[in-house]
Amino acid sequence: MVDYLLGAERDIREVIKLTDQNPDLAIDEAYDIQQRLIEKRMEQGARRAGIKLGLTSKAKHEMMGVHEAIYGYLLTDMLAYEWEPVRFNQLIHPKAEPEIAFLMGEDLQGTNVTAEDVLKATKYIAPAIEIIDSRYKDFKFTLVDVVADNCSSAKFIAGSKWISPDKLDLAHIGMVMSKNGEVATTGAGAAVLRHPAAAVAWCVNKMGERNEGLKKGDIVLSGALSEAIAFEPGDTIIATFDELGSVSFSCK
Ligand code: OOG
Repeated sequence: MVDYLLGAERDIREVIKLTDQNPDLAIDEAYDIQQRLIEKRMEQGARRAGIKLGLTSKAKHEMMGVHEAIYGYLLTDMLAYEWEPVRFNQLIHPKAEPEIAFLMGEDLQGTNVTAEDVLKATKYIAPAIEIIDSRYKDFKFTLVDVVADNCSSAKFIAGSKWISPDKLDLAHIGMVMSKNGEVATTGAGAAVLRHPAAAVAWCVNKMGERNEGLKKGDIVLSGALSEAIAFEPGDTIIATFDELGSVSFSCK
């Protein structure tokens, strides 16, 4: 199943979701598949860049028909830059999501971690866009499928302004994401499990069950503030956040 998903990504083609053939696949097994997939990518040279949360907002739950948050890994080869166009022909059916990024100043592991603990361990906050690209046909899957697929991770872009978290009220940060100058979607920090730091705390506690945690230097994408927006070659997407500034990319 790991090679099946890695092959889909490498060949830039969508595949039938795992649960069509394996209807009994459990969520723990899906995280095991995800872990092996990440290990293989790291054997091929990628390094850990951090963690991403998924399905943390009501908008995403409704869009995907699921009711639980999930997490996956960010790797160094997923890092994209504002000044370098994202190449559409390297992706299957990408979509962009506005996110609030945390840069961890300390390791954080446990099963009783709070939002306050997360903020204490955070060095900086930055605006970010995640580009998701499910390997599954028509971007449709169950919770188990998407966890195995490393939560649809493909690329991410962080803005250049990094701010200390104690200067910010993350729940109340508003966000507008536009495509080619037209508003495409809006959201606020509170869309992410009521507070982005609470979402990261959920993630740490969930990782803690598998004896894992956040590491100093990790970038953590705390989950989409709105639904995901599809894009094509020629499109430019800008997400502008209160206080955090903006982050953008264009697609070629
Ligand atoms: C799963 C990943 C979603 C988020 O922030 O909600 C995600 C998907 O919708 O493909 O990254």
